[in-house]
Amino acid sequence: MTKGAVALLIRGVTGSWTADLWKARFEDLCPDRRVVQMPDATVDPLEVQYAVVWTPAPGDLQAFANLRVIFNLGAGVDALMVDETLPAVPLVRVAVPDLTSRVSEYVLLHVLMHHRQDPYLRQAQRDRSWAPRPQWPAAAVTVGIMGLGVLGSDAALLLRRVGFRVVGWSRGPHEIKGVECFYGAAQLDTFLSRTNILVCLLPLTPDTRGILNRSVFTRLNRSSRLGAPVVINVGRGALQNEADILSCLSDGTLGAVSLDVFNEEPLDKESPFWSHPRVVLTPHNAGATDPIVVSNYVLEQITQFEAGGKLENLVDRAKGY
Ligand code: NDP
Ligand code: OXD
Repeated sequence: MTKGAVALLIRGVTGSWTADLWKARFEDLCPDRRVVQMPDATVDPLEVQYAVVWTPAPGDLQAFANLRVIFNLGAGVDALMVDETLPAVPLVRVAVPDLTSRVSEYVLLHVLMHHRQDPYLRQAQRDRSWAPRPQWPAAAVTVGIMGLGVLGSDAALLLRRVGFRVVGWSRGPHEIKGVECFYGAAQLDTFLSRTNILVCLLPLTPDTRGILNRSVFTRLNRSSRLGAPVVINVGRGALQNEADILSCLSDGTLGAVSLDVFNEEPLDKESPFWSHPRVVLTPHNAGATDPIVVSNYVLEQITQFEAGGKLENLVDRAKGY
């Protein structure tokens, strides 16, 4: 019996691979299945049992009446959650150690960069200025992590190992050794009042959209050696109010930001973020996962599922992440 076809619906940038490379990879991995890159007029939509997607357009999956599983090529599923026609089949997202450790590396790099006053030191080097400033220990700074899921909890443990004080905030209660954990709207203030460097690893949902705004920034703690607080957003661009970030940098509410994600990607060439002296920006590559690892992960899950096993890292459709 022929095995069900795999349809690829890949738009935008997924790590370093084009849609053609993904197709070639899945053809190698599953020679016993038809692998089609949509749109493809030659394929009967009823053949398709698995969809491998990255930011498909709403409605793109509707025609696959025999679809069994959707695999999202990233951790965040916000682009799928807005599709009211998304077939009601299991939706698997990426949660693999390769991605987790890359995102934790990014968080550590950017926390250290601000803590060690690296933007100032780089400018001093360009100016040929030998001008050391006092430096404080990691334990003098509290990093607050919004989102204590797969990524946030790993970053929290790494930062603890380096010596930072770490607090976390999530939707429900969590226990992480050495990390003071808060949850829900009622505990947001306490979490913010402890935080000197705010790291955002939330998913984008109706509840979290725009959460990185002036009201939140003004409640951050300003009493550490760092002075004005710092924000590092690794989650999604629509979590942040970009006008508020710029005005809070201007009036000193924020000392600096690191942004990996933006409301519009790629970032407009005219955006003031590019040249702002207190903005460190990266092109949504905090978690540029290895496509080999991700494609293996998808195929292992299909094999496991067809053998009667469970799918892993299923999205909770009601929660939206
Ligand atoms: P998880 O689903 O494992 O964790 C999400 C966390 O956010 C959970 O702790 C959850 O709380 C918390 N959360 C969700 N909604 C709320 C809310 N309303 N209030 C408070 N906390 C909330 O996701 P991951 O850790 O795997 O990934 C997080 C996000 O990171 C992704 O959705 C994606 O957008 C982004 N990402 C960005 C990358 C990049 O390259 N920049 C790479 C990979 C991911 P609870 O635990 O209580 O449910
Ligand atoms: C993801 C991402 O969600 O790359 O994995 O942003």
